[in-house]
Amino acid sequence: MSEIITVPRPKVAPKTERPRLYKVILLNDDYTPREFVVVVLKAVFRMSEDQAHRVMMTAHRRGVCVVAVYIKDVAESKATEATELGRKKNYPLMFTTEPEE
Ligand code: TYC
Repeated sequence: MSEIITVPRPKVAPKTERPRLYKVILLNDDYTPREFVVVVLKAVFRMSEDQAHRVMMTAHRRGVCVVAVYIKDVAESKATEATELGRKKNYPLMFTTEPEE
């Protein structure tokens, strides 16, 4: 007499997808003072003076610079907050978001 023994497979935990990340992008303009851009980067994105200066200069020279990457909600609220700080001073400073590829 033959006996069939079935061995249960170990349960594999279902893969949870990682949330899509969004880049916050700083756009150059001709009017916002450089020092103000640095202040905003430090305040909203918690950058050091040195990091903020590098990011500001990259946007100044190349037109745009990726500031940081976050989940969608955080990227959008930080971009809005940073753009709003410029608006309050009547500067055209602009931050946008776009999904990572
Ligand atoms: N181009 C601005 C100036 O010469 C400074 C500046 C840098 C503004 C980066 C915006 O994202 C920016 N005053």
